[in-house]
Amino acid sequence: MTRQTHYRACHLCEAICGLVIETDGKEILSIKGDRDDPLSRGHICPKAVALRDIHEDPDRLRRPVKRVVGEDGEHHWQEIEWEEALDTTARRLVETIERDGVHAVGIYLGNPSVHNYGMMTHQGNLFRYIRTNNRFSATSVDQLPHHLAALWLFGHKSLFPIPDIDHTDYFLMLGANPLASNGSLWTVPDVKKRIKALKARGGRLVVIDPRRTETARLASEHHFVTPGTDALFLLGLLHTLFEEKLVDPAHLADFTTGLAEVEQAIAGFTPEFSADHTGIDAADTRRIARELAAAGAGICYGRMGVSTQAYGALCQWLIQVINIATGNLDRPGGVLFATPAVDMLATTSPGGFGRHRSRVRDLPEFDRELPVAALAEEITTPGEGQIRALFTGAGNPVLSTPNGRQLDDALKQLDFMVSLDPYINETTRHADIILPPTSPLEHDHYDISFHLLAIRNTTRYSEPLFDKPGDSLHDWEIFAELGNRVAALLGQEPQPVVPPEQIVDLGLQSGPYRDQGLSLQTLRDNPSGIDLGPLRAQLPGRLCTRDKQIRCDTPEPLADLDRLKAEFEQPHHGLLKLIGRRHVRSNNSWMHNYRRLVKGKERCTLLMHPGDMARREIDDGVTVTISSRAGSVSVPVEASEDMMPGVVSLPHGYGHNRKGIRMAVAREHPGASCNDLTDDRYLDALSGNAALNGVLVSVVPS
Ligand SMILES: Nc1nc2c(c(=O)[nH]1)N[C@H]1C(S)=C(S)[C@@H](COP(=O)(O)OP(=O)(O)OC[C@H]3O[C@@H](n4cnc5c(=O)[nH]c(N)nc54)[C@H](O)[C@@H]3O)O[C@H]1N2
Ligand SMILES: Nc1nc2c(c(=O)[nH]1)N[C@H]1C(S)=C(S)[C@@H](COP(=O)(O)OP(=O)(O)OC[C@H]3O[C@@H](n4cnc5c(=O)[nH]c(N)nc54)[C@H](O)[C@@H]3O)O[C@H]1N2
Ligand code: SF4
Ligand SMILES: [Mo]
Repeated sequence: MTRQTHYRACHLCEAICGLVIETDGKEILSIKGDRDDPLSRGHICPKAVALRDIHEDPDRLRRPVKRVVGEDGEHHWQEIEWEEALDTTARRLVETIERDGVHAVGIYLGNPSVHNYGMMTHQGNLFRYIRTNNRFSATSVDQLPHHLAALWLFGHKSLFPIPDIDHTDYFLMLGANPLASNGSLWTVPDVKKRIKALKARGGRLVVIDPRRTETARLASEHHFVTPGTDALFLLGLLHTLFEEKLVDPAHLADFTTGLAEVEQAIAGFTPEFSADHTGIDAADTRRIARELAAAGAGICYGRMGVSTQAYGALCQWLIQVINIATGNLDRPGGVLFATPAVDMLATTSPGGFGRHRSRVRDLPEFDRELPVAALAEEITTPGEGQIRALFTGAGNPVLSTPNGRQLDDALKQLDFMVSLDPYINETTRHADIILPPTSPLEHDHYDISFHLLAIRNTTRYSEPLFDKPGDSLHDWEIFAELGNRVAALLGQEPQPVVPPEQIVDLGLQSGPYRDQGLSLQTLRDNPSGIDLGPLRAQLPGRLCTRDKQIRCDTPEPLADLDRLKAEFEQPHHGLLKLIGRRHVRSNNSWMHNYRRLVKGKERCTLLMHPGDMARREIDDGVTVTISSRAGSVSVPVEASEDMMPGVVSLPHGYGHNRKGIRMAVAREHPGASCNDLTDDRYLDALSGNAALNGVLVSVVPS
């Protein structure tokens, strides 16, 4: 009788699939793919159904909680009223600012904050009063190198070239596994079907990865690569393009400079030099370069594996220089810029680099954030500017940042910590107060992040499925409430609070499709979304560089070539290299509390090549101890011919067996944290991004 059909975009990953959700009163009856969504065309993955589990999870906090020490000396959580939670938080933050200065407040924002538009639009309502140098986010364990390459070449941190997979002839993919991740910095729902279509029309997919992944199995060709050596391979490609006179920026030529300088700078990096280190034959490198240059339209794309490694920024810059040198930038079937209906580029700062540096280790800022690998030391090292209070929002850095165990310990030393999060997990268990937002299905949704990364321009607004319970607050309302309180305590005028949907309405009406009459009302009338057409060429207009030129001879990555050369002049060592992996039923650290997703075979295992196991007398299935400079963990080992010899793989986001977390299902499948092995000292020295891949480890039977 109260049955209803709702249309909604899934916010769990970058694919932003359209969903059709049937409810009966407060009950969710079914979650299916929306065939009418012009982008996802009905595709969903197993995580979509877990939206129901998130909504219904008894462990999900519904009210703010405060940590108190009981008579037994143990910590307990006590539910408190919103007034008390917000007043206390604002007071403690302002006390810290007044006593120790604004830099004594640290901020960490995690990945779901970019999937939640209210967090995007309203974080400024609080953070405008806390202009601390100690801001951190998941960016520096993820896509920081992509931002730098975009800033250097195209003039804006978020101007990312998007692989036009549906129209390409040749796709060279490094360090990405979209079959598991559903695409990243690349919103591409149903990527499997699109790869199959590429092959069916005679195109090729070439995958470069130290593991024969699900994506590599589907590819036309896969090459193992030694972790952390991709920059050499990319240089070998570029070297071949120059040497064989295959460089032709075509339509880009009028506004592109600096390729000759790049040619000169990379002269020593031949495919032969590269082959010794990467494991990819010089002949293959040359052939791939020729094929890419000869393709009518081709793509070079690299993701996590070539971003979170020791040469992340150099790799991402080289990838775009290759796209430019082959004339594939801004070409249909190559890589193009998206034109979202609400265009963040117009309203966000282009970003900057190195304008201030971290206090303890002198690491560079990017976009007013410091590398999160420095968070623990900024808490534990005394002196002016030491972090004494921490705000975390939608993040779990204890499991997601390098040397997480060290951060776990550091968080105990804070005077005050507050977390905006629905769970008591490995990170938030250290908070004094946890502020839980409404469930995702209790608020509306508009994706202001991922349309900028999408393979097709579309737009879609989702109404909430359920009314929010009385006495609950959305993420954006929590930011606004805190901001108003902090302003009052600091004696400043509070900011007017404009609800997020009004901001989106304004964005639509002043955006690139304003002439088509787009507004929130049009989107409400079209709940499956509106198609705005394929990506199209728009250079030099879309460039954000001051002179609308692309200057390829970027000083920073060119200078980084010396570091690369110096490292690979050294002889090899006998240790194994650790890399990560993702599984379609998991999502970073926070989706392990839903039975539907964790069922089946144990996932937190170490994959290792049988030859490497035999040499160490390790039998399949036994528990092994993996050790690095940062620490040791023990997990079961799985023999796998899909691993490159000398490389082992462990997923991140596990390690749920710590005291005091309130996630019953996750605790039954705890696994161990990969980031107890990754190293806060092992970074891409150019960008400050964590090198989560290629960490040196030893493995022995436990
Ligand atoms: N070794 C290794 N480490 C990695 C990676 C790797 O590949 N290997 N990947 C890295 C990458 S790419 C990323 S993005 C990071 C992720 O790192 P983080 O963003 O720090 O961690 P998540 O696991 O995404 O944790 C998300 C948190 O947000 C909460 N949350 C979920 N939805 C909401 C919401 O709507 N509102 C609020 N307020 N909270 C919410 C969850 O309860 C959880 O606590 O991990 C990085 N760490
Ligand atoms: N199911 C699921 N989906 C997700 C997530 C999730 O946790 N689970 N996380 C989301 C997030 S936050 C992100 S950022 C994206 C990430 O999206 P992707 O980057 O597509 O996903 P990964 O599986 O991390 O792929 C990285 C690949 O790099 C390889 N690799 C490791 N080291 C190297 C190296 O040195 N060189 C090369 N060439 N390859 C290397 C790994 O073997 C792996 O196959 O996925 C998103 N989607
Ligand atoms: S692929 Fe991503 S967006 Fe699509 S249903 Fe799965 S989790 Fe949701
Ligand atoms: Mo990420």
